Amino acid sequence: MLIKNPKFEISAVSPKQYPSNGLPEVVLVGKSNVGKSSFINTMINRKKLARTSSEPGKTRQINFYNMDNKFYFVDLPGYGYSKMSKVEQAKVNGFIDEYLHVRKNIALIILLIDIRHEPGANDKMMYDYIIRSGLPFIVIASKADKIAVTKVDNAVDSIQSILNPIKDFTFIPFSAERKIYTEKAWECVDSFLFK
Ligand SMILES: Nc1nc2c(ncn2[C@@H]2O[C@H](COP(=O)(O)OP(=O)(O)O)[C@@H](O)[C@H]2O)c(=O)[nH]1
Ligand SMILES: [Mg+2]
Repeated sequence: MLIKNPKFEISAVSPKQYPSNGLPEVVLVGKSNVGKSSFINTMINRKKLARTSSEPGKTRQINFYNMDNKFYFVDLPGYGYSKMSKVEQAKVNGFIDEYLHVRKNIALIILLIDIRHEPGANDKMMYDYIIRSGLPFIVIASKADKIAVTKVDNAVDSIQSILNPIKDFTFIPFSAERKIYTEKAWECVDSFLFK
């Protein structure tokens, strides 16, 4: 899909603040620093519509980005940032949990996992949580440019073997640097938005 006029709409900390126009939502979840905000920027070819940071744990609200009034990209706060206080982490987990629970217009959850690492305990918990929720989702292995192109397929496959050994869900690579993966990601997003 070609997005002409993507706009930041609101940073929400409670459901009252979520947009109320009923547009479908494509939601990014994953560890702090895994590349959620960069994913949004790359998909729409903007350098910094979604705020990115090399310092993990910066986004603590739920950010809604309006894509030409067709759908929202929703940037959830990252989990599992060790330097965040327990209280702060609990608060962030509360935001994530509340959003996923109450939101009725989720078209797709995209769970991001760094292609270089085995899924951690937090990732497994999030994966199981999403499975139990029954919501549509895919897994994207981020930062694919950090490994050799020839190793990308195997790396994605080994992440899938750990989380989804029967391979009935979609796992694809992504890189905020390389345009080659963006098209496939759009195909996936489109297929969930327009099914
Ligand atoms: N090499 C590389 N770096 C990335 C990629 N995606 C994100 N990053 C970097 O990882 C850091 C965290 O990215 P960000 O999008 O803010 O992660 P978020 O916390 O999940 O939203 C930033 O320094 C990004 O530049 C990628 O695909 N390749
Ligand atoms: Mg972010």
